Amino acid sequence: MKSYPKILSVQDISCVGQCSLTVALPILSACGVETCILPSAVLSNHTAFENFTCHDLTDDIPEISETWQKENIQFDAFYTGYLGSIREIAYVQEIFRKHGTADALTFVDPAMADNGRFYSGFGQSYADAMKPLCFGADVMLPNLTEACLLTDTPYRETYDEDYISDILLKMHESGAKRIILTGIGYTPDTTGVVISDRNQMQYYQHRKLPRSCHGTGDVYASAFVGAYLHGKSAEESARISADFTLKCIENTIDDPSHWYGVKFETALPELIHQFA
Ligand code: PXL
Repeated sequence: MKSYPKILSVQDISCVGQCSLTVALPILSACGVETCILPSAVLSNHTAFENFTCHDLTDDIPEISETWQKENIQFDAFYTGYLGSIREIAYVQEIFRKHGTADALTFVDPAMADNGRFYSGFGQSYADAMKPLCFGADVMLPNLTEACLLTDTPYRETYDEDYISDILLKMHESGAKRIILTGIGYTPDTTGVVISDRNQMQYYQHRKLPRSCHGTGDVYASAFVGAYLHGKSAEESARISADFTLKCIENTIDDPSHWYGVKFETALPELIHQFA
């Protein structure tokens, strides 16, 4: 990977709510990565608010892609998150084929569900359409809910290592190369990340804070991708992004009015320090 890679991030712009592109752009920039964007949709705010508007941008993608082809624009990596529609998933696969350098890396966060439930507007047909995108990626970054939906496994709040190994195995059997499975905790006070390649599995365990915050999946995935493209190993990137996400939650936890996201900006200096 080049020392100054150019990545394309495909996800929505939620104008308010600290998620998707408003999180990915600053975090990837902080990691020293040139970041280009392809907005999948524009929302007034994310869908965890009671009211939201959503303008889907699926139909804009072919013309943008044609223009990039004329300009010979190519990317060293792709990172996708929340996509507005099933049609968009297919377009994204085309974008990977048409606009990647020879060894372009693909990072896919399914960004469709959490805590045992789909985000508003998504259902099993979206999860089914996500499978080829996730299983074809170099790195997929699901949370446990998404991993269950992608493997047709019943979601459980409490589980043991066998349950997690079984889900990982199903994903690898479906083609997944490297899986970064977030939010996995085996005791009440801990949580962590599993880094699973086809032939080895590692676990980074850390403290679990008493409050979970919206948007932390996007913060985690952005920091992982940024650290990885900066040249860190998958294990180091998983640790750096977990510690960063934990700090973001810590910096938000005492402010109940800030329920819609995390104050990730306050922790950016510490993230940058990892690359000093
Ligand atoms: O953080 C995931 C996310 C991204 N984008 C939109 C969302 C959500 C989660 O609810 O609604 C629009």
